[in-house]
Amino acid sequence: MLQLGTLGISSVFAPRIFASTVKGHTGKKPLVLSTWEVGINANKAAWEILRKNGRALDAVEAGVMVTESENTCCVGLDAYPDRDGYVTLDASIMDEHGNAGCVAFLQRIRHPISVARRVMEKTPHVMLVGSGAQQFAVEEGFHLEEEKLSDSTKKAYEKWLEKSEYKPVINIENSKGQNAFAPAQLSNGKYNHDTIGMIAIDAQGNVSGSCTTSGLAFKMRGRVGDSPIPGAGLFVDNEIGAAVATGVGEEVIKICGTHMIVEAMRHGMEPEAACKLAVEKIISRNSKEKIKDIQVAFLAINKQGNHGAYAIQKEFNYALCYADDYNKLIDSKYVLH
Ligand code: SD4
Repeated sequence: MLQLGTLGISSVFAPRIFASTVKGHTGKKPLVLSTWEVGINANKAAWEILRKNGRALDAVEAGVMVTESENTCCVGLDAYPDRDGYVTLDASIMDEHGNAGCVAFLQRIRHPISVARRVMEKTPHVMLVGSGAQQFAVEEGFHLEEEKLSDSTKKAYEKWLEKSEYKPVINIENSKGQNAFAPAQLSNGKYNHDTIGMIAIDAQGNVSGSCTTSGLAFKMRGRVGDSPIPGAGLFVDNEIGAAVATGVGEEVIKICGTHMIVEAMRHGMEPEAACKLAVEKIISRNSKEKIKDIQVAFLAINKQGNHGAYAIQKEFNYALCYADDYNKLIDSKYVLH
């Protein structure tokens, strides 16, 4: 039998696994859930597939593709670059069979999520990175875009270069130079979130998930976050449910955050309580001083169609859609008040 300790669940949290009374809300299927404001548009595309009894995998790919090509946020090629001026992208996708496909450190490709799906479906591997991932994408017919920053992004990068301070703090990457938890919408009209994570359950009760990101703005060249790593930024187990993460990827990787959540749900926790568990784990590993500058948030769904979310700090929201007339932004609960 799996020991709770192997999940990183301390004895402090253990009793709640079986005693959780947090209700998982809707219990509806199909259902799609995605991170941040940009999730509203992404959900619409996913819902078009789910409402026709389509496959959750197709829905989570189509959904985040909308965000990858939308110029209104920092996901995809219009995102902020690394500190050497290159936009590098990470993505992962998992299907109802537990298959995973991932790309990391990928440049000049508009839809990393679709390349990740091809890795899953057409290669014997799980992850391709850098020039190898790009070569595979081109061989698969993906267009190699020009290496060029948009005017507003270039401006933000040049401003950053003035000080070149490397601070891997979530949401610091905005044109006003404000730090964490600044207003979500920037003066240039963009949202200062660089990731979208999406999880869905279809009418057949199958679960899939996707996650795509430009990582942290002005990151070190070669830096890869949690988003393309199964069990860190995204995890799906069709017996149990799925979870996805956003925030400082280094913290998520170190606790295998989404895997922890799915395993906690396997042991009876509701999605919200499982997300809170992972958030508390990150908080417990950091000093009071350090945690103030760290944002991480998780979303989860279980096989019954219940969902939940939890964040370290305020300001995290997510989009929930389960009907033609229900696609709403919801403020997540958070631990540090
Ligand atoms: C990363 N988790 O690369 C991503 C960043 C993120 O909103 O979620 N930003 O660490």
